[in-house]
Amino acid sequence: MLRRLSVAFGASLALTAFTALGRFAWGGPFLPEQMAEILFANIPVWAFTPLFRVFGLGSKYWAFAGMVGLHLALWTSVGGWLLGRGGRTMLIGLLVLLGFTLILLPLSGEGWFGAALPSGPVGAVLTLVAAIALYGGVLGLARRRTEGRTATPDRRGFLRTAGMAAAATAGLKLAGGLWAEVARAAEDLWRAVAGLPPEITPVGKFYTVSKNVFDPAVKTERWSLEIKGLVDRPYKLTYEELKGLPSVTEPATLMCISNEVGGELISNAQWKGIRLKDLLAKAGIKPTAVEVILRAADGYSDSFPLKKGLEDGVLVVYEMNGQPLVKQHGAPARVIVPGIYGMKNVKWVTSIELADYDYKGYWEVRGWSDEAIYKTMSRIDVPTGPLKAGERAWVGGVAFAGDRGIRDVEVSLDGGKTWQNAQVKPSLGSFTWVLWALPWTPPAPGAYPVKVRAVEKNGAVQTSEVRPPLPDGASGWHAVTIRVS
Ligand SMILES: Nc1nc2c(c(=O)[nH]1)N[C@H]1C(S)=C(S)[C@@H](COP(=O)(O)O)O[C@H]1N2
Ligand SMILES: [Mo]
Repeated sequence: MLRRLSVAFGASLALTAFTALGRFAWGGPFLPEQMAEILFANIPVWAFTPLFRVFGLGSKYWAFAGMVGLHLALWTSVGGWLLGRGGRTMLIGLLVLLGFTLILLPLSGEGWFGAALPSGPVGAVLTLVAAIALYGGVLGLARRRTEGRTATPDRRGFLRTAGMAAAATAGLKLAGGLWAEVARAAEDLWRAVAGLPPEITPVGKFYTVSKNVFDPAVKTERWSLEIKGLVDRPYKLTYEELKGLPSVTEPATLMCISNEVGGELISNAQWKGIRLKDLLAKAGIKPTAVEVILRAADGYSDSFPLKKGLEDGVLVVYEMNGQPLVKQHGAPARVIVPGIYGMKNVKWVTSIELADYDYKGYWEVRGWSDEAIYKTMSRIDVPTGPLKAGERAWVGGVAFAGDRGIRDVEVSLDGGKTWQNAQVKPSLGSFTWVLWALPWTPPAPGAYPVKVRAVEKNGAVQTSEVRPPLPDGASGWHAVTIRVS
């Protein structure tokens, strides 16, 4: 029994390794991946959040690893059973298995006979036939050996068992190596998609918006930050004093409320600074305070509710991507408020005041939203030019949902009739955009109407309702036409 199972495990491993190779070499079916797709597509919403909490951002990779294990176990047990029958039964068994693998493909959304796979349906079926032939071959070989063998002394039996154990260990090692390879491939994918923006925007490429013709050149030595208003102990901090306080570093994405659908006024950086709630606690918050008002060296001002200001992610920052803040991004210090539009992220900040009323800032008095909560967006950046029919390509871009987070990005290649899930790179933090990409081999020349929409972690689908940026941020799905020759 043990011997049979280890032979079957070897056969199962050979089949898995072969299809994994096919997955990366010619885009063939790789059943653990299709099993994971079926799982992801059918996992109930109530199960998603607790699982995500346990397994974190790597959830889908853990689920995939589980599917590799399940896949190996299934083929091992079926193989063990088939070995006990032999002959005709084995052949029929293998054909039934082929049937089952073919059923998995449409269930996972890869289409009949794997038509949606990069290998195409013929490649997919040939891959499965070859994989099962390989699997059946290993089983058959082992069976013939056993039959041809007369009663053998115990010593040989022992050696054989030892050999099988060694093979099984080697097999497990191979599976581990394969897994590491798959994980690396997942990481490399994002570098392979040419034309995606870097996940962290370099300072020089970060979008800039301000009301000023000439931004203020604030002298760091003369700058100070005042904490005042409804606090028990108002105080002032110099630049050196601010830098001396306990700091945190976190990534956060900024987007301007005037950004159009598909627009460029969005970037992502790593920010270092002091938690606003720590600065306020030092001053002692009066119970009547409900609003944080920020004022800046250029006469700009804005505000948000104190409740927002006490969140962990709200910082007074002095470094961006590991370097002192540069002038156009608010040197020597600015505020970062995750979850609300760029205009509330006041640059060149000079004072923080607590008040007991709803203050209207520079843009609010000009008709823009007071709440200014980020609307969920997604953008198509790739491909950057026309494609060729039959050639493997990517559709890709960024998606952002403020502090609500992105769960999925869905892409339509037919103007919104059908949708499929893109691959989403796990986000760098709770307040950042994500990169997404979908492998696509255009089947025929033509003009393809491509659309994208994001799904928030809470399950809400990005609205298709088209709205201009004024007054509370643009909405609608980004659409492009991809030309294929
Ligand atoms: N002091 C000051 N802060 C400001 C502004 C400004 O004009 N003055 N513009 C706001 C707007 S509208 C946006 S979108 C962001 C842009 O930040 P960035 O230039 O670092 O990308 O800064 C905000 N903070
Ligand atoms: Mo903005």
